[in-house]
Amino acid sequence: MKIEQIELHHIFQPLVHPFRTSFGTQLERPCILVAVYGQGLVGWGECVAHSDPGYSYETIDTAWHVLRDFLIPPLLGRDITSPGDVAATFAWVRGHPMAKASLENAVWDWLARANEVSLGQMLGGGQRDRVEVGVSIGIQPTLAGLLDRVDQFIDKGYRRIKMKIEPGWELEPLAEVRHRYPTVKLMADANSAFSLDHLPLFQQMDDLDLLMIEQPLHYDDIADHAKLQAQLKTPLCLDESIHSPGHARWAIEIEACRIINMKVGRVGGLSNALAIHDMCLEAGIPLWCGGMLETGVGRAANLHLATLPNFLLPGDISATERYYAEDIAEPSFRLNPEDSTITVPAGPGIGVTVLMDRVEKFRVRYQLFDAAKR
Ligand code: OSB
Ligand code: MG
Repeated sequence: MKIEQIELHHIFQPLVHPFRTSFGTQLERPCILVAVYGQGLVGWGECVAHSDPGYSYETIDTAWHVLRDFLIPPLLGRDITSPGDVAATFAWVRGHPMAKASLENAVWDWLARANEVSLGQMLGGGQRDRVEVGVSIGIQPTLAGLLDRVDQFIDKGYRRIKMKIEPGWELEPLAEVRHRYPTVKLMADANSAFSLDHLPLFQQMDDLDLLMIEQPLHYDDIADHAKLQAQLKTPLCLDESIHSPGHARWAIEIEACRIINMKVGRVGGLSNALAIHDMCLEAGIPLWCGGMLETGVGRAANLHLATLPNFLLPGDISATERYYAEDIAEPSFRLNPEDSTITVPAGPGIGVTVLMDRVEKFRVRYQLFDAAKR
């Protein structure tokens, strides 16, 4: 199938609640939506880079530049038969996984729609129609505020709580939540805010029966995580440090973690996500699907991905209302409170429809690339 047009839409949506992590506070959530057109069909992908380089070096503007100047031009007018064609075209570009993933994922959606299969089926998953999920709770101004927020999510039916931590907001808030909910699946995400000097702190966390501790050390580190993991009972999970199948292999080989958080954007697209999935399945390293506060486009793709067999832990894929008052795609996602799951959208591709009036309402920048006008 020939790619006739590609569009970039930079949108800016308000979040229903501020989201504070060890690297900053988000009140809004901008992203780039990528649309790939050809043969009367459109496929969508979402670029999860933030406006600033706080989570990773990529930003909306670096992604826009890399997409516009390097990734999109060689695809215009190209005949594409599989998503692997796209991954191969990008292979020479070093880094910029979020930019690559947004375009590759749009092509996956487009090809899945053309083949009239769901994205999950095209990925080799799709055996489940519901995915177990949890919620990620930001750093709160007070302990009372935290407990109130945890109560609200537990009342809605979330059975796995992830708490953001940073130095000064760790043991006490975790212990309070553990005390209030002795059996809930509880975990912590440090977003790289600690160092090996904090070993005694992490050893104390071993008493809190945490499901895992996510990315405690430096955002690019694998080796120190192995040193820390060797001295803890609680499993470590890597997020920021895993950018490719190579990184996953290095982490597995040196036992830097016992769990990996899969984010398609962070690993450069669904082809790499599949490679990491298969490697981790073989190595006995369970996965769960991470989140980057996605719109319905990215969230739908995450749900499909999380139907693969080695996604054995609840994902950071929460209901739409937890993020946005008005999302840019429908249907929106609701939590099934009886089993803390979200239903995977049925239908071809990612299974959601993008609402163009909403996209235009939130849009701050747009560019069309046309194979006929090159
Ligand atoms: O570290 O997992 C993270 C959001 C933005 C950037 C990084 C992270 C997160 C989350 C939220 O934890 C997950 C979600 O609900 O989308
Ligand atoms: Mg994380």
